[in-house]
Amino acid sequence: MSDIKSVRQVLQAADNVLVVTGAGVSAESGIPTFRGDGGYWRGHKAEELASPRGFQENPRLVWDWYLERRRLVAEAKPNEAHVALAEWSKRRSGTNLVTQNVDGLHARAGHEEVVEIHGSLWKNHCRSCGYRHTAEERHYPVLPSCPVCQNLLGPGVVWFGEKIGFDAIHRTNLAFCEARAILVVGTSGLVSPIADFLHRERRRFPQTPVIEVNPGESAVPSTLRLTGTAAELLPQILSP
Ligand code: BV8
Ligand code: ZN
Repeated sequence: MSDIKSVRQVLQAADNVLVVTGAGVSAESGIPTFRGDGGYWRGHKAEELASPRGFQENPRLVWDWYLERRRLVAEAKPNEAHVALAEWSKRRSGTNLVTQNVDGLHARAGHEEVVEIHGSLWKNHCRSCGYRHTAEERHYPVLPSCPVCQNLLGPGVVWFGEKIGFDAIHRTNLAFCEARAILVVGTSGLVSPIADFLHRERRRFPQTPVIEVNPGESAVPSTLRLTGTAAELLPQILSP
Protein backbone atom coordinates (compact mmCIF):
# COMPACT_ATOMS: atom_id res chain seq x y z
CA MET A 1 0.00 0.00 0.00
CA SER A 2 1.52 3.37 -1.01
CA ASP A 3 1.59 6.14 1.53
CA ILE A 4 -0.13 9.47 1.16
CA LYS A 5 3.14 11.33 0.77
CA SER A 6 4.21 9.42 -2.34
CA VAL A 7 0.72 9.80 -3.85
CA ARG A 8 0.86 13.55 -3.25
CA GLN A 9 4.27 13.72 -4.95
CA VAL A 10 3.05 11.78 -7.97
CA LEU A 11 0.01 14.06 -8.40
CA GLN A 12 2.05 17.23 -7.95
CA ALA A 13 4.65 16.07 -10.49
CA ALA A 14 2.05 15.26 -13.17
CA ASP A 15 1.18 18.22 -15.37
CA ASN A 16 -2.17 16.63 -16.20
CA VAL A 17 -4.26 14.50 -13.81
CA LEU A 18 -7.46 12.66 -14.73
CA VAL A 19 -9.79 11.81 -11.84
CA VAL A 20 -12.30 9.00 -12.38
CA THR A 21 -15.02 8.49 -9.77
CA GLY A 22 -17.67 5.89 -9.10
CA ALA A 23 -20.45 5.33 -6.60
CA GLY A 24 -17.99 5.09 -3.71
CA VAL A 25 -17.21 8.82 -3.82
CA SER A 26 -20.86 9.53 -2.91
CA ALA A 27 -21.15 6.76 -0.31
CA GLU A 28 -20.26 9.16 2.55
CA SER A 29 -23.04 11.46 1.39
CA GLY A 30 -25.41 8.59 2.19
CA ILE A 31 -25.96 7.45 -1.41
CA PRO A 32 -25.96 3.62 -1.65
CA THR A 33 -23.39 2.11 -4.02
CA PHE A 34 -24.39 -0.33 -6.75
CA ARG A 35 -22.66 -3.43 -5.52
CA GLY A 36 -22.60 -2.84 -1.81
CA ASP A 37 -25.64 -3.88 0.24
CA GLY A 38 -27.35 -0.86 -1.30
CA GLY A 39 -27.22 -2.64 -4.64
CA TYR A 40 -30.75 -3.99 -4.36
CA TRP A 41 -34.05 -2.14 -4.36
CA ARG A 42 -37.33 -3.82 -3.45
CA GLY A 43 -35.55 -7.11 -4.25
CA HIS A 44 -34.43 -6.01 -7.72
CA LYS A 45 -30.77 -5.78 -8.74
CA ALA A 46 -29.68 -2.31 -9.90
CA GLU A 47 -28.54 -3.77 -13.21
CA GLU A 48 -32.09 -5.03 -13.87
CA LEU A 49 -33.74 -1.71 -13.12
CA ALA A 50 -31.09 0.38 -14.94
CA SER A 51 -31.84 -1.16 -18.33
CA PRO A 52 -34.12 -0.54 -21.33
CA ARG A 53 -35.74 -3.93 -20.73
CA GLY A 54 -36.41 -3.18 -17.06
CA PHE A 55 -38.03 0.11 -18.05
CA GLN A 56 -40.08 -1.47 -20.81
CA GLU A 57 -41.33 -4.22 -18.48
CA ASN A 58 -42.20 -1.93 -15.59
CA PRO A 59 -41.77 1.81 -16.19
CA ARG A 60 -43.57 2.69 -12.96
CA LEU A 61 -41.19 0.55 -10.84
CA VAL A 62 -38.11 1.96 -12.60
CA TRP A 63 -39.35 5.55 -12.28
CA ASP A 64 -40.13 4.97 -8.59
CA TRP A 65 -36.50 3.86 -8.13
CA TYR A 66 -35.14 6.96 -9.87
CA LEU A 67 -37.55 9.29 -8.06
CA GLU A 68 -36.55 7.80 -4.72
CA ARG A 69 -32.89 8.39 -5.68
CA ARG A 70 -33.72 12.00 -6.67
CA ARG A 71 -35.32 12.55 -3.26
CA LEU A 72 -32.32 10.95 -1.49
CA VAL A 73 -29.75 12.96 -3.47
CA ALA A 74 -31.73 16.20 -3.06
CA GLU A 75 -31.54 15.73 0.75
CA ALA A 76 -27.86 14.69 0.61
CA LYS A 77 -24.85 17.00 0.66
CA PRO A 78 -21.56 16.75 -1.21
CA ASN A 79 -19.03 15.20 1.19
CA GLU A 80 -15.41 16.15 1.94
CA ALA A 81 -14.22 14.13 -1.06
CA HIS A 82 -16.37 16.08 -3.56
CA VAL A 83 -15.30 19.36 -1.95
CA ALA A 84 -11.59 18.45 -1.84
CA LEU A 85 -11.69 17.54 -5.55
CA ALA A 86 -13.55 20.72 -6.52
CA GLU A 87 -11.15 22.99 -4.60
CA TRP A 88 -8.07 21.14 -5.89
CA SER A 89 -9.27 21.42 -9.50
CA LYS A 90 -9.59 25.21 -9.05
CA ARG A 91 -6.12 25.55 -7.54
CA ARG A 92 -4.18 23.88 -10.33
CA SER A 93 -4.27 23.61 -14.12
CA GLY A 94 -4.37 20.34 -16.05
CA THR A 95 -7.13 18.38 -14.34
CA ASN A 96 -10.11 16.46 -15.76
CA LEU A 97 -12.93 14.71 -13.93
CA VAL A 98 -14.95 11.85 -15.41
CA THR A 99 -17.65 10.46 -13.14
CA GLN A 100 -19.77 7.34 -13.53
CA ASN A 101 -22.21 8.82 -11.05
CA VAL A 102 -25.46 10.43 -12.05
CA ASP A 103 -26.16 12.22 -8.75
CA GLY A 104 -24.69 15.63 -9.66
CA LEU A 105 -22.85 15.92 -6.32
CA HIS A 106 -19.52 16.89 -7.91
CA ALA A 107 -21.17 19.91 -9.56
CA ARG A 108 -23.01 20.76 -6.33
CA ALA A 109 -19.59 20.80 -4.59
CA GLY A 110 -18.51 23.46 -7.09
CA HIS A 111 -16.59 21.26 -9.52
CA GLU A 112 -16.78 23.15 -12.82
CA GLU A 113 -15.97 20.77 -15.68
CA VAL A 114 -17.51 17.33 -14.97
CA VAL A 115 -17.95 14.61 -17.60
CA GLU A 116 -21.02 12.63 -16.49
CA ILE A 117 -20.31 9.58 -18.63
CA HIS A 118 -23.45 7.77 -17.44
CA GLY A 119 -25.72 10.81 -17.76
CA SER A 120 -27.70 12.56 -15.07
CA LEU A 121 -30.47 11.75 -12.60
CA TRP A 122 -31.59 15.37 -13.10
CA LYS A 123 -32.55 14.99 -16.74
CA ASN A 124 -35.38 13.26 -18.59
CA HIS A 125 -34.79 11.64 -21.95
CA CYS A 126 -37.08 10.38 -24.70
CA ARG A 127 -35.55 7.25 -26.15
CA SER A 128 -37.91 7.46 -29.14
CA CYS A 129 -37.03 10.90 -30.51
CA GLY A 130 -34.00 11.94 -28.47
CA TYR A 131 -35.69 14.86 -26.72
CA ARG A 132 -33.95 15.69 -23.44
CA HIS A 133 -34.60 18.25 -20.70
CA THR A 134 -33.51 19.08 -17.19
CA ALA A 135 -35.95 17.71 -14.62
CA GLU A 136 -36.17 18.30 -10.88
CA GLU A 137 -39.51 16.56 -10.17
CA ARG A 138 -39.35 14.03 -7.34
CA HIS A 139 -42.87 12.65 -7.77
CA TYR A 140 -44.72 11.65 -10.94
CA PRO A 141 -48.36 10.75 -10.15
CA VAL A 142 -48.63 10.28 -13.91
CA LEU A 143 -45.45 9.13 -15.70
CA PRO A 144 -44.00 11.92 -17.90
CA SER A 145 -44.48 11.84 -21.64
CA CYS A 146 -42.40 13.47 -24.35
CA PRO A 147 -43.69 16.90 -25.43
CA VAL A 148 -42.41 16.21 -28.95
CA CYS A 149 -43.59 12.68 -29.73
CA GLN A 150 -45.81 11.86 -26.71
CA ASN A 151 -43.87 8.65 -25.93
CA LEU A 152 -42.89 7.84 -22.35
CA LEU A 153 -39.96 9.85 -21.01
CA GLY A 154 -37.28 7.97 -19.05
CA PRO A 155 -34.54 9.31 -16.76
CA GLY A 156 -31.60 10.97 -18.54
CA VAL A 157 -29.10 8.30 -17.50
CA VAL A 158 -27.25 5.72 -19.63
CA TRP A 159 -28.63 2.26 -18.85
CA PHE A 160 -26.77 -1.03 -19.08
CA GLY A 161 -26.84 -2.06 -22.72
CA GLU A 162 -27.22 1.57 -23.91
CA LYS A 163 -24.48 3.44 -25.75
CA ILE A 164 -22.63 6.26 -24.05
CA GLY A 165 -23.32 9.66 -25.64
CA PHE A 166 -20.82 10.75 -28.31
CA ASP A 167 -19.84 13.96 -26.50
CA ALA A 168 -19.16 12.12 -23.21
CA ILE A 169 -17.08 9.44 -24.93
CA HIS A 170 -15.12 12.05 -26.89
CA ARG A 171 -14.35 14.11 -23.77
CA THR A 172 -13.42 10.96 -21.82
CA ASN A 173 -11.10 9.82 -24.59
CA LEU A 174 -9.44 13.23 -24.64
CA ALA A 175 -9.04 13.21 -20.86
CA PHE A 176 -7.31 9.81 -20.97
CA CYS A 177 -5.01 11.00 -23.79
CA GLU A 178 -4.00 14.10 -21.81
CA ALA A 179 -3.54 12.26 -18.50
CA ARG A 180 -0.04 11.90 -17.05
CA ALA A 181 -1.48 10.45 -13.83
CA ILE A 182 -4.91 8.96 -13.09
CA LEU A 183 -6.66 9.04 -9.71
CA VAL A 184 -9.49 6.48 -9.45
CA VAL A 185 -11.86 6.95 -6.52
CA GLY A 186 -14.64 4.63 -5.33
CA THR A 187 -15.32 2.37 -8.25
CA SER A 188 -15.39 -1.41 -8.51
CA GLY A 189 -13.87 -1.03 -11.97
CA LEU A 190 -16.37 -3.54 -13.35
CA VAL A 191 -18.48 -1.36 -15.63
CA SER A 192 -17.52 -0.59 -19.24
CA PRO A 193 -16.51 1.64 -20.86
CA ILE A 194 -14.56 3.09 -17.90
CA ALA A 195 -13.18 -0.37 -17.08
CA ASP A 196 -11.98 -0.71 -20.70
CA PHE A 197 -10.44 2.78 -20.72
CA LEU A 198 -8.45 1.97 -17.57
CA HIS A 199 -7.18 -1.38 -18.85
CA ARG A 200 -6.30 0.11 -22.24
CA GLU A 201 -4.43 2.94 -20.52
CA ARG A 202 -2.35 0.44 -18.53
CA ARG A 203 -1.51 -1.51 -21.69
CA ARG A 204 -0.61 1.51 -23.81
CA PHE A 205 1.04 3.76 -21.25
CA PRO A 206 2.49 1.55 -18.50
CA GLN A 207 4.46 4.54 -17.20
CA THR A 208 1.26 6.46 -16.31
CA PRO A 209 0.57 6.00 -12.58
CA VAL A 210 -2.97 4.81 -11.80
CA ILE A 211 -3.67 5.66 -8.15
CA GLU A 212 -6.69 4.11 -6.48
CA VAL A 213 -8.61 5.17 -3.36
CA ASN A 214 -10.98 2.46 -2.14
CA PRO A 215 -11.67 0.87 1.26
CA GLY A 216 -12.37 -2.47 -0.40
CA GLU A 217 -11.17 -4.67 -3.25
CA SER A 218 -11.84 -3.73 -6.88
CA ALA A 219 -10.95 -4.67 -10.46
CA VAL A 220 -9.19 -1.35 -11.04
CA PRO A 221 -5.72 -1.98 -12.58
CA SER A 222 -4.02 0.42 -10.18
CA THR A 223 -0.27 0.94 -9.82
CA LEU A 224 -0.57 2.68 -6.42
CA ARG A 225 -3.31 1.97 -3.89
CA LEU A 226 -4.54 3.72 -0.76
CA THR A 227 -6.95 1.65 1.30
CA GLY A 228 -9.49 3.97 2.86
CA THR A 229 -12.58 6.01 2.14
CA ALA A 230 -12.85 8.95 -0.24
CA ALA A 231 -13.94 11.49 2.37
CA GLU A 232 -11.10 10.43 4.68
CA LEU A 233 -8.27 10.27 2.12
CA LEU A 234 -8.97 12.85 -0.59
CA PRO A 235 -8.63 15.88 1.71
CA GLN A 236 -5.23 14.49 2.81
CA ILE A 237 -4.06 13.72 -0.74
CA LEU A 238 -5.26 16.95 -2.36
CA SER A 239 -4.79 19.61 0.33
CA PRO A 240 -2.50 22.51 -0.65
C1 BV8 B 1 -21.95 0.20 -23.24
C2 BV8 B 1 -26.44 4.96 -14.78
C3 BV8 B 1 -21.80 -0.36 -25.50
C4 BV8 B 1 -27.73 4.32 -14.41
C5 BV8 B 1 -24.83 3.15 -14.87
C6 BV8 B 1 -23.09 -8.08 -20.98
C7 BV8 B 1 -24.38 -7.75 -21.40
C8 BV8 B 1 -24.76 -6.42 -21.65
C9 BV8 B 1 -23.83 -5.40 -21.49
C10 BV8 B 1 -22.57 -5.75 -21.06
C11 BV8 B 1 -22.18 -7.06 -20.80
N1 BV8 B 1 -20.90 -7.06 -20.40
C12 BV8 B 1 -20.44 -5.78 -20.36
C13 BV8 B 1 -21.43 -4.99 -20.78
C14 BV8 B 1 -21.37 -3.56 -20.92
C15 BV8 B 1 -22.03 -2.91 -19.70
C16 BV8 B 1 -21.31 -3.31 -18.43
O1 BV8 B 1 -20.21 -2.86 -18.20
N2 BV8 B 1 -21.94 -4.18 -17.63
C17 BV8 B 1 -21.30 -4.60 -16.38
C18 BV8 B 1 -22.37 -4.89 -15.33
C19 BV8 B 1 -20.45 -5.82 -16.68
N3 BV8 B 1 -21.87 -1.50 -19.93
C20 BV8 B 1 -22.80 -0.85 -20.62
O2 BV8 B 1 -23.82 -1.35 -21.04
C21 BV8 B 1 -22.45 0.59 -20.94
N4 BV8 B 1 -22.70 0.83 -22.33
O3 BV8 B 1 -21.03 -0.53 -22.97
O4 BV8 B 1 -22.37 0.46 -24.49
C22 BV8 B 1 -22.82 -0.52 -26.54
C23 BV8 B 1 -22.39 -0.50 -27.85
C24 BV8 B 1 -23.31 -0.67 -28.85
C25 BV8 B 1 -24.66 -0.84 -28.54
C26 BV8 B 1 -25.09 -0.85 -27.22
C27 BV8 B 1 -24.17 -0.71 -26.20
C28 BV8 B 1 -23.32 1.52 -20.14
C29 BV8 B 1 -23.01 1.34 -18.68
C30 BV8 B 1 -23.73 2.42 -17.90
C31 BV8 B 1 -24.62 1.79 -16.87
N5 BV8 B 1 -25.23 2.85 -16.07
N6 BV8 B 1 -25.35 4.18 -14.20
C32 BV8 B 1 -28.02 4.49 -12.95
O5 BV8 B 1 -27.20 5.07 -12.20
O6 BV8 B 1 -29.11 4.04 -12.54
S1 BV8 B 1 -23.60 2.24 -14.20
C33 BV8 B 1 -23.63 2.28 -12.52
O7 BV8 B 1 -22.51 1.49 -12.16
C34 BV8 B 1 -23.38 3.60 -11.83
O8 BV8 B 1 -23.17 4.67 -12.71
C35 BV8 B 1 -22.09 3.33 -11.05
O9 BV8 B 1 -21.35 4.47 -10.83
C36 BV8 B 1 -21.47 2.43 -12.01
C37 BV8 B 1 -20.21 1.72 -11.78
O10 BV8 B 1 -20.29 1.09 -10.56
P1 BV8 B 1 -19.36 1.71 -9.44
O11 BV8 B 1 -19.40 3.19 -9.53
O12 BV8 B 1 -18.04 1.06 -9.53
O13 BV8 B 1 -20.15 1.32 -8.18
P2 BV8 B 1 -20.02 -0.05 -7.41
O14 BV8 B 1 -21.13 -0.09 -6.44
O15 BV8 B 1 -19.82 -1.14 -8.40
O16 BV8 B 1 -18.63 0.08 -6.62
C38 BV8 B 1 -18.51 1.04 -5.60
C39 BV8 B 1 -17.05 1.01 -5.18
O17 BV8 B 1 -16.86 2.02 -4.21
C40 BV8 B 1 -16.63 -0.31 -4.55
O18 BV8 B 1 -15.37 -0.69 -5.06
C41 BV8 B 1 -16.51 0.04 -3.05
O19 BV8 B 1 -15.46 -0.70 -2.42
C42 BV8 B 1 -16.14 1.49 -3.12
N7 BV8 B 1 -16.53 2.28 -1.95
C43 BV8 B 1 -17.56 2.04 -1.09
N8 BV8 B 1 -17.58 3.02 -0.15
C44 BV8 B 1 -16.56 3.89 -0.45
C45 BV8 B 1 -15.89 3.41 -1.59
N9 BV8 B 1 -14.84 4.04 -2.14
C46 BV8 B 1 -14.42 5.17 -1.52
N10 BV8 B 1 -15.00 5.71 -0.43
C47 BV8 B 1 -16.07 5.09 0.13
N11 BV8 B 1 -16.65 5.61 1.23
ZN1 ZN C 1 -39.99 11.96 -27.96
